[in-house]
Amino acid sequence: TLKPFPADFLWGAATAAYQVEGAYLEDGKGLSVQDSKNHSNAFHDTSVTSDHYHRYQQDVALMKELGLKSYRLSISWPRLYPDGKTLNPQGVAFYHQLIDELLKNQITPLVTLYHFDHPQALQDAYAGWYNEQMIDDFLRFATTCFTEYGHKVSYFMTICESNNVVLYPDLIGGVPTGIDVERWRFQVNRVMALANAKVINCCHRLLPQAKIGPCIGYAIAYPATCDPNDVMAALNEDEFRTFYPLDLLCLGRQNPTVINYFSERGLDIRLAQDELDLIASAKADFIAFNYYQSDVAKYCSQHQIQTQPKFNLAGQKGRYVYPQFPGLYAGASNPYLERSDWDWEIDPVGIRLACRKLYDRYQLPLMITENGLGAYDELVDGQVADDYRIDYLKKHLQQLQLAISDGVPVMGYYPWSFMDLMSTSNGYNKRYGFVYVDRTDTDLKTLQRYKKASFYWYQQVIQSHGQS
Ligand code: BGP
Repeated sequence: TLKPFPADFLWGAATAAYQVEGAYLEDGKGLSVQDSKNHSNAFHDTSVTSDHYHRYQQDVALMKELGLKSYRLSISWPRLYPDGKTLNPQGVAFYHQLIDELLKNQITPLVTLYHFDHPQALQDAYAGWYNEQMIDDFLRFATTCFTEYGHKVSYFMTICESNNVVLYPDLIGGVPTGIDVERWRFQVNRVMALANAKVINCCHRLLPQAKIGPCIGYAIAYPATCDPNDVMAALNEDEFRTFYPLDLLCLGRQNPTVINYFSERGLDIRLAQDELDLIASAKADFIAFNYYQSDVAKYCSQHQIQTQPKFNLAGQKGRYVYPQFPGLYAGASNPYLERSDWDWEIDPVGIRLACRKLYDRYQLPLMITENGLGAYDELVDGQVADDYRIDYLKKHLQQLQLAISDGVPVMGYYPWSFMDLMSTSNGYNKRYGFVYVDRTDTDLKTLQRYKKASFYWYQQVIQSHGQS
């Protein structure tokens, strides 16, 4: 039988600082690695985005109208520490104002400490996450967040999708020239795991009531067929992309298959025992995971050529090119699933499977901190009829309720995104929000907000506590 959503379920929605705030050089803010990307490319222009920095009161009023119980925001590190070292009181003040506004409207903040936007100064000084110095700098920033906002915020996430940023280095400033990408991946993963642990321990010390967890992106892998070699390929993908990083973060343990794979290729990825002990000492209160799609894995022999995925940035179906990882797996399409215009396969059942797999392995409560459909939305007479988005979210919520009924403790659900924002790879062509942001004005002064059809649908879902 179907269990209801828990009484204190966090009905939420999510954004990230550099994707919504704009005001990228205001009030003492320093440049982040996102701001340093080429602004002549509209897909990377962080200068205005949705101008949430100046319009947060209006936006929180919309959150209130939507009925949100919780809002996932991220704190921009270079707003607080423009050069990575010196505190900027104006940056601190902004998040006090935003958090106060949320609390005034009975909206519980969930704060992401790091969402892809470390200070460019730290990238220039020592290559950012590639360097262990990042651990203390991140800890300083996180400690400020705990001491400043900890009496108002009960939920924190450490690093957004640490497993994906190591796969796609451009998300966080790229691999410095002359450094081997595999070595970079291993080192960033290690530095992030150590930073994650220190930040969790610090949070528990300073704020015994608060809850904090790591965050991953999880595209669960299905075997292409029941050929045991394909089943092995799917296990390989799950272990390499998700379980290796999460085992390390949550259990302080390194997956032996992954260790062996790299040692055969001349890279010793074993961490020192005292590092593993430190990591194991940090007990996450929950696992946050972002779920958009599932993957298919098929056998890939040692002798095939290694290729990276080619993303469909054009937003026209059928352009995605699947990767090949010799000896591990190759990607393939799923004939049973529909896909978005950007070739993200739409798989509601996958969210239930993902919940079951994660809970089974880690026995920690889960939060779904992103889930949503990127689409070309059209504003017609002040309205956006995004029925496709309603359909996507509705089906995922139904499966989430089934996961809860299976016995998985799920604390909250945060669709991506509360409002339209700058997509990581597609600017404003690809939108996710419940609230449409009109950017047709060339000087970007108006940026009028409109409630989409999905806004009214989600409002109803929250009001009825999950009857979608
Ligand atoms: C996640 C990121 C988000 C977000 C989302 C959608 O990985 O945490 O910041 O943007 O993906 O991705 P995209 O904007 O590329 O469609």
